[in-house]
Amino acid sequence: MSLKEYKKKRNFDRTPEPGPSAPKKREKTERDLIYVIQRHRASHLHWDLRLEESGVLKSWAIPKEPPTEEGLRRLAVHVEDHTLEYADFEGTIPEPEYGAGTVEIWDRGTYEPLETSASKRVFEIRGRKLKGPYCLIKLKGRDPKDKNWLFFKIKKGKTG
Ligand SMILES: [Mn+2]
Repeated sequence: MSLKEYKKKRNFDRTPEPGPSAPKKREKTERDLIYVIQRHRASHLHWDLRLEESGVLKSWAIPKEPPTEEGLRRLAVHVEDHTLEYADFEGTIPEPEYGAGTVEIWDRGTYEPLETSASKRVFEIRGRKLKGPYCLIKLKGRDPKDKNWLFFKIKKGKTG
């Protein structure tokens, strides 16, 4: 897990976003894992899904509102890891900085990983808007650098 890309994209003298502190080590029993979705009104409105993993927030940008019910599949573009402190960030990133626009917390809570591999994650979300089992699946692209995933809610008990 590296925050190199997070650092590279931002000028911390100019953006109010949290600085690039080192990934946090934590005890497994210390507390539940962070789940947050930030609504980001940038050049294109999108929702940033973030899941705590190995001391950073793994992040996906979702161009349409995340589904609260089964049946809707949303494109989720894998983006750079963010610092854990980013989970609390709300504010306005000034022009012409990276991600210029407003960020607000749309949903937050905790999550429990149920299945994790390089191309698939199944997890239980405990948020205010999103609740229950969700899945992220990596789409097979032509280029191994493709970052397109799908994000959707699944039936309870169907986590295989
Ligand atoms: Mn964003």
